[in-house]
Amino acid sequence: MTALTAELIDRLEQVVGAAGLVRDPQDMARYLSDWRNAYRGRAALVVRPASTEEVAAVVRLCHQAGVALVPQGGNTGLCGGSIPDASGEQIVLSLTRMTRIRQVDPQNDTITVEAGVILQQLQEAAVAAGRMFPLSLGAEGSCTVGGNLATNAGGTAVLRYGNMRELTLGLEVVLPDGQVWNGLRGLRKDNTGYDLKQLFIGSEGTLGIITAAVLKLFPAVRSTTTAWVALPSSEASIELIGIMRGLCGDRLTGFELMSRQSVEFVLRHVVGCSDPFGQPHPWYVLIELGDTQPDAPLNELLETGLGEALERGVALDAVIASSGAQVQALWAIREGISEAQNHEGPSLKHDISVPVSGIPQFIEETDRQLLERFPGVRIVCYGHVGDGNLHYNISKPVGSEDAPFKAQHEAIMQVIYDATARFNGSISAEHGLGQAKRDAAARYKDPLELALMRSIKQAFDPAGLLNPGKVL
Ligand code: FAD
Ligand code: 2HG
Ligand code: ZN
Repeated sequence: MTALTAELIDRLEQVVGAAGLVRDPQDMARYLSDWRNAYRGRAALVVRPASTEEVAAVVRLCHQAGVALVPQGGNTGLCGGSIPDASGEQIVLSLTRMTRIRQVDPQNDTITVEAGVILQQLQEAAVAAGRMFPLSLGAEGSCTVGGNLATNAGGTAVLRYGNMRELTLGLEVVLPDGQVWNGLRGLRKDNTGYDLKQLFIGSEGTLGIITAAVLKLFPAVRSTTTAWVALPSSEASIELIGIMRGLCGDRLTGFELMSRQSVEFVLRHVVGCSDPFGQPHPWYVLIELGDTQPDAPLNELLETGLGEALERGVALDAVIASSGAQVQALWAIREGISEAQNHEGPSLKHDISVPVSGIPQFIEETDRQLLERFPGVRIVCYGHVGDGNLHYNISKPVGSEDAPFKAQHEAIMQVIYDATARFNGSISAEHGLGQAKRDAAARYKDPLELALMRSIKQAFDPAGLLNPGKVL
């Protein structure tokens, strides 16, 4: 890899204009660390192209000069994938100026958007067309479609609609040498060989720069109902999801599990959030039902399911939201957990998955082991339980210094990942490997899978210039 020359900077400026280059250290700072300040890097430059042609020209110039690029969208990722290394020689390639919605096609139920479109804007464009785009997550006001694709983002509606992989029909990608692959086909069926788009989805910027995508649109949801339910144990959540699925089928669109510790952090730190019940309970779930019919009998279904759960002791208490404001208040508790945990000092984040039926035992065994070995650590466990995906996050003990907790990071992670492996799970169900889980993946993934991944990387990016040091 060679350092950036003044000539290369000039040529990049000719491509993207002065507005597309960020060189001032103060202006560059927000591209060089994540919102938690958990990862920090340095960069020679931030380049912000505004079109596919500009991205291609930038990538070509950097490829010729042997300069590494770190793609970045909204920089909301949770594993340091969008943060450059400490060398100061990499260039951050920000896609945030590529914000066009190129086409909305209600007849084919597709929308074609550029990589820098904010997820919330995409959702709004779908609504304006009388449709719905279902991906939904706490960072939707800042994360971009390109980042959602590159991490194969999940969120709170995967249970019903799938993650980004399942929502995508076509991609446009700038390859590491600057060639543009136009795979913007909106086809529902295409069996002409390997499905290349799926290689780029979830590749975390290591195989190509995603510049645009054709995404699926869905019928608008015209009725919803939401409940907050107190549970005696995490095991009860598995019984409850069984009850609700049996009754509601595909109308079950959200089922989020939260421990009391998670909710307590929110009540302590997120302004405006209050406990829906008068007394604490060990676990909670947030249930959402949705239907495309405006007058679907969702409340009746929910009441039937919750009635059965209360009778069997699966649920301890429940409230059904009676207004839009109450729905928002309940979701604010769930979506506030990330922010709230940040106020409690350093934390370790995990986005593991195990088979749904194994969740209660996973939690019980892992909690026990961790508390025996690291007394006082606070386990903040919550997540998309219907997908088998837990955020098994750990905050430092109350009153302890940061340094001893940080020194335990590796050992804590090992307990959690060993348990994940015992339950045939994955060490990353949602956020990706980035730099945070790269080394762990090398230990926990099958060696043959890793070798195949390395061959793919070598085939696409033999010079190793796209997001080096991430994933592999
Ligand atoms: P960035 O953070 O900018 O980048 C993420 C990765 O994608 C990096 O490796 C980067 O190099 C690569 N990349 C970005 N754009 C491109 C591109 N155009 N081409 C190629 N590579 C690219 N994630 C979930 O899956 N589910 C959740 O429920 C969820 N909730 C969250 C809640 C909060 C409060 C926060 C802060 C984050 C949450 N996340 C969640 C994580 C994060 O929001 C997602 O991973 C999101 O998809 C990242 O989008 P971004 O635009 O911010 O990407
Ligand atoms: C969520 O589900 C996100 O809220 C973020 O995936 C999880 O902050 C986290 O650990
Ligand atoms: Zn999540």
